[in-house]
Amino acid sequence: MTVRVVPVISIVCVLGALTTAALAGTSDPVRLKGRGTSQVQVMEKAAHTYADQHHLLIGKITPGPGQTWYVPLSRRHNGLAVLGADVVLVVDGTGRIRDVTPGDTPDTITLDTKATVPEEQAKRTALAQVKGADMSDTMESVVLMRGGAPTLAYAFDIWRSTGRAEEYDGLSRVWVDGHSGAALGKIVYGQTAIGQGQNTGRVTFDTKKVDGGFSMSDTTRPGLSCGKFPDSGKYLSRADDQWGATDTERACVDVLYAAQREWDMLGSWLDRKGFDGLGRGYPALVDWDQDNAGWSAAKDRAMFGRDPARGRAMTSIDIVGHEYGHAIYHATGTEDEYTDPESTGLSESTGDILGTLTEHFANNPADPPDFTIGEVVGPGPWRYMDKPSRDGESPDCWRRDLNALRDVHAAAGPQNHWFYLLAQGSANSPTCNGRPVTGIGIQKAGRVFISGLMRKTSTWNHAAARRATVASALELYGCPEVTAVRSAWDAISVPAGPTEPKGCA
Ligand SMILES: [Ca+2]
Ligand SMILES: [Zn+2]
Repeated sequence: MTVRVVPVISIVCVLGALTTAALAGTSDPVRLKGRGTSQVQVMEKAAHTYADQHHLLIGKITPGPGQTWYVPLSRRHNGLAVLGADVVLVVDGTGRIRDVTPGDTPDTITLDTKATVPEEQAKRTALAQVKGADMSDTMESVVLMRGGAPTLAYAFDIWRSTGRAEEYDGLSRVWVDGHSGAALGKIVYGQTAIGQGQNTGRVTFDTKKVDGGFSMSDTTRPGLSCGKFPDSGKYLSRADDQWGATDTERACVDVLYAAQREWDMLGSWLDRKGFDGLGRGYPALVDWDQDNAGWSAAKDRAMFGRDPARGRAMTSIDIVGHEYGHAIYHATGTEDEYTDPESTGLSESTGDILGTLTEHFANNPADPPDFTIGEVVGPGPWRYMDKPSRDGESPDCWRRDLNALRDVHAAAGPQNHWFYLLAQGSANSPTCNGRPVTGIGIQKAGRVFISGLMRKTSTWNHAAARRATVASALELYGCPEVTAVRSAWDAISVPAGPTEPKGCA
């Protein structure tokens, strides 16, 4: 059994992170279809043997590119999640374990899990870590593994109240040592921000025939639907299948069309079944009462607002792809809580990469493929992947203070730049080390990216993403692709770590 912990306020947006309350815990049964049953059995046996040997708990097993399965494994100690001891196995149909990321984990832990520092004292320490913070929520305590040593930690969500209902600022997760009382670290999740909207032109998409007409739900892509905010559990419906009479319908046309293209892109290009990897999608709501688009990890809903000045929905292909990209980010790898501050920027970058892959797959003349985000909505793009600093804020290269940037989306810059270089090469994209990168095309880059992402653990950061994508390129392709992956990371200042696979070096 694994528990996914998300911040108490857990909407991530295309432009900025906003509001909402509620805590989610999910655990779906393992469902594996396709590929030979005997291969599945052999793979599962190998995974269970490894898990038993190392006293780990198996999460959702997901098939991925190259006839392999991704097995997330988590550890608990006295009922507490041990963050930094979770791993992902890549197992093939012969039962061979092809990769363990991020590496071996200690099999036993010795730690007193009864805190000696009172919670109120720890909370005061946590509040002091975020300037102006006046609100807090106590989360489940955890064991943090740092450099192989376990530490008992209180976890708090901390934020500043804004005085406006359902709106928060500076949301951060802060850990405090349960025995020494010292602050152990924090992740900044986001600020509020503003954005705008637009649609995808005349398109065809799949709906469901129901009594008396048609509804905005998708029978071939389970879980995908479109309704009106606030959530009533109802889909849009009408007597005929000719949509677009109202702004609400037009926004849902955009959303279902783009989400269906993303779903099909995942299947055709990335060997991934649905958004969760096991054939499920998630509902969308339009007419959200925010000037933004967002993904609620607490409610598993994508939400799309409207620009009050133009009255247009924020539902372009890359924006819809970005929001469901957050869903895919949360549905890959282990379900343990993130402990590295770089995880927020990597989630935003995952949204941009999957939104861009969707735009290229859709190849819609009303919104032609490019490597920018939000270009059909605003007067110009919000973000640029070829040179992220063109937006005036996003760094082109990795640096240590990414989580301190004013806008969490700016931290998407380095990995967005990496993806651009890997797909397109450096002919039109300056590298941070001045050395050239030869691109391998967007489809191969996408497969390397998703196969790397599926190895995500609680300590996910740029160094881990480098190691994981080098491993995936070695499994999926040959030395030219592996070299391109390494060169692209070198080009954004993320060097090889000690556990990087040595092949093709
Ligand atoms: Ca775009
Ligand atoms: Zn986002």
